[in-house]
Amino acid sequence: MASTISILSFFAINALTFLSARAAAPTFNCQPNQSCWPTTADWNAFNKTVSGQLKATVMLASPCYPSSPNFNEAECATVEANYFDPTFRQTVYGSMEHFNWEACGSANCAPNLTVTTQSKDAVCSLGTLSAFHVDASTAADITATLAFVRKHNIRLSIRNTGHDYLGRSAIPNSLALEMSNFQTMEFHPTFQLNNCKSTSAITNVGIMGAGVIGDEALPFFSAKGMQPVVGACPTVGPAGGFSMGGGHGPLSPTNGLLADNAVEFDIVTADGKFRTVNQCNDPDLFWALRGGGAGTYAIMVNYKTLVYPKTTFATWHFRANISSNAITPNTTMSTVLRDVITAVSTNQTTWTKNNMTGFDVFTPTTVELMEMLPSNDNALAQLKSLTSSVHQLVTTHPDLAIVNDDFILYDDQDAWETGQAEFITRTSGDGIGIITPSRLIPRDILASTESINTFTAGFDAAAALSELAFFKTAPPSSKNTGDTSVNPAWYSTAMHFIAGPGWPPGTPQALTDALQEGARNGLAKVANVLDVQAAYTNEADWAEPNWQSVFYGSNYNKLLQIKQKYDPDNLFTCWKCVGSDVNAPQFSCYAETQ
Ligand SMILES: Cc1cc2nc3c(=O)[nH]c(=O)nc-3n(C[C@H](O)[C@H](O)[C@H](O)COP(=O)(O)OP(=O)(O)OC[C@H]3O[C@@H](n4cnc5c(N)ncnc54)[C@H](O)[C@@H]3O)c2cc1C
Ligand SMILES: *[C@@H]1O[C@H](CO)[C@@H](O)[C@H](O)[C@H]1NC(C)=O
Ligand SMILES: *[C@@H]1O[C@H](CO)[C@@H](O)[C@H](O)[C@H]1NC(C)=O
Ligand SMILES: *[C@@H]1O[C@H](CO)[C@@H](O)[C@H](O)[C@H]1NC(C)=O
Ligand SMILES: *[C@@H]1O[C@H](CO)[C@@H](O)[C@H](O)[C@H]1NC(C)=O
Ligand SMILES: *[C@@H]1O[C@H](CO)[C@@H](O)[C@H](O)[C@H]1NC(C)=O
Ligand SMILES: *[C@@H]1O[C@H](CO)[C@@H](O)[C@H](O)[C@H]1NC(C)=O
Ligand SMILES: CC(=O)N[C@H]1CO[C@H](CO)[C@@H](O)[C@@H]1O
Repeated sequence: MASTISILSFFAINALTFLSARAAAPTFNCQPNQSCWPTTADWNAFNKTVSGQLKATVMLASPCYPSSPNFNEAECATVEANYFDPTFRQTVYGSMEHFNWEACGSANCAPNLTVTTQSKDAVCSLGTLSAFHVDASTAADITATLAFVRKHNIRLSIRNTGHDYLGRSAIPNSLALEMSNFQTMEFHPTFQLNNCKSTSAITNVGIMGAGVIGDEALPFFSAKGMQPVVGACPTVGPAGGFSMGGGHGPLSPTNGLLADNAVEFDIVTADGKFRTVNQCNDPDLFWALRGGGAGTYAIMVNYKTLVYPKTTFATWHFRANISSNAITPNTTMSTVLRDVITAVSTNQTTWTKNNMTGFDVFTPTTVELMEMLPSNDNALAQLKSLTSSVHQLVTTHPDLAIVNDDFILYDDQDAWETGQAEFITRTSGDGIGIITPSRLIPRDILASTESINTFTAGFDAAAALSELAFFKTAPPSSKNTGDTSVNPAWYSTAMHFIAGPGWPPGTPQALTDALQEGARNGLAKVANVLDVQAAYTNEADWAEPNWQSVFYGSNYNKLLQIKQKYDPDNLFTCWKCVGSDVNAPQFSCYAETQ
């Protein structure tokens, strides 16, 4: 009896010690309807500190719900007509780019357009989105928001374009910080790093505010005769999640990732402080922000990067149907698909060395090649010559019915995006659900016929498991490498390979489950032939099990130390970001969407 009492008191004392030690550390887990949640008066007072930019969230498709106070048939018609348009989706906080990342399990706000079973009393739900968001436009708004979430122990989420393939721009029951108003764009022919007297001026630096999108950056710099490394998708935010995860674009074989080109950042850290970081000031933090993942170390305000004289974009776009007699469902891929994949893999090393870039899409019934050469040096003739044997193969193949076979010279990347808008839209999956299981394919696997055959066999086994599109995107080279924190595997990558099935909202669960399982099983067959398992954190499977090593490689521990130094309370967190606890309650929607 006596011993029982002493054991109990031992535990009681330790529990108290533990609790009081923890009391100082915020958990950021205050939920709406709990007593800790701010009162209306608190929200109103906070609103004044962010210039009245605190907004109650209105879901994009709420006008389509008879049960919603926003119900309005005319507005609903506009939503339905534009539901798959990324620019339209981006204009309001109340949506994410991909439908599956604004839904939390069955709680969502899809228009009836796609959910044919929607009843009159269906409820438009916030899903993963926040009830309130701050439409920030100054660093002071960010600092005030960080102070408020600290004071009330609320989780923060950060949204820019909402494009994240791992759903990391929304966290249920958080206060959201909307970053799209940060629209600074500047070009400096010469640029001196802040507080960094030992360095001489740098030539050709561009500044992009955190909310600038590719479609805004390209024409701005083009008018100055320049081009930055931005993604192929016009609506991604280069200075947001894109750059902080690495950022590959059509210029990457020529100029590297966007992170390779970073020279300085204006940021707000978890302590609310505005800082300008570079190689001389908080160099560890500067490094972590160059590819170690967004939403983790600080909030980006301005991204300062090297930019380059603009080039023309020579393009070969080939698209063909596989003849029906050559389609072999549920077994292995057709010989024509095997022939094309082998040819592309064989040529890829030469293509990359010559600064070519591209996006290839393979499905069981179609082949599509989008090969580009950004150059001012007779680009179209060079591209024709570099692709001549693959062109010969695909244009004379008896099992391919050609839909497009075009060589076009565009003035710049912006003109390419306009000219190839149909391709970009068709392959972007705006408004639909999507997952992106992926692997970085190392250069050595393309070094010999034997290893290419091994890779193609993996591809073949994958095709047998799934009715889906495989994308291959061309890599950055190891040229122009900066001191970045991206997964080191990037610098020996020959191709970025994605098995990416999409499905419209309202697709029956059994079908979406089958699509996702097929993609994951297919990816596993390709992964099986690789010695190093590495994936690009911005275009990967949210369910990736060994995410610490697969996303961050050997940088994980160093990144974690920097995270703990600058954000000891874990004010910033996101799904499978450095230091994140995937079992934390705010991530419960992930399990539900599986
Ligand atoms: C159609 C499409 C095409 C794509 N093409 C490419 C491509 O060509 N190359 C490529 O590399 N990637 C590409 N991506 C992937 C892209 O890099 C990611 O979706 C990326 O997360 C987008 O960043 P964002 O800021 O635009 O999006 P968001 O979803 O708004 O943000 C992404 C992440 O960054 C955080 N974040 C956003 N802004 C800030 C900030 N200011 N400070 C701190 N954290 C912030 C968010 O919290 C979130 O965790 C593409 C994605 C899509 C949907
Ligand atoms: C914040 O203040 C502005 C300006 O007064 C107001 O329009 C807005 O509705 C307020 N936001 C909330 C959530 O009350
Ligand atoms: C949704 O569309 C279906 C089919 O057109 C229709 O029967 C149903 O009434 C609609 N639901 C609502 C809420 O409008
Ligand atoms: C292929 O698989 C699908 C789905 O599993 C099945 O419905 C179809 O009958 C199969 N086709 C062949 C030719 O085996
Ligand atoms: C490109 O692919 C074709 C077709 O497979 C092959 O004949 C040619 O040798 C390859 N060229 C290079 C440079 O690898
Ligand atoms: C590729 O681009 C780099 C950077 O502009 C340039 O130095 C190099 O000469 C180019 N390579 C070829 C083969 O054109
Ligand atoms: C290719 O397939 C599409 C979709 O089935 C069809 O509309 C188109 O006519 C086909 N084109 C050719 C050249 O076979
Ligand atoms: C039970 C309860 O109080 N529910 C409230 C929780 O908070 C939401 C939004 O703040 C209210 O709409 C609910 O009524």
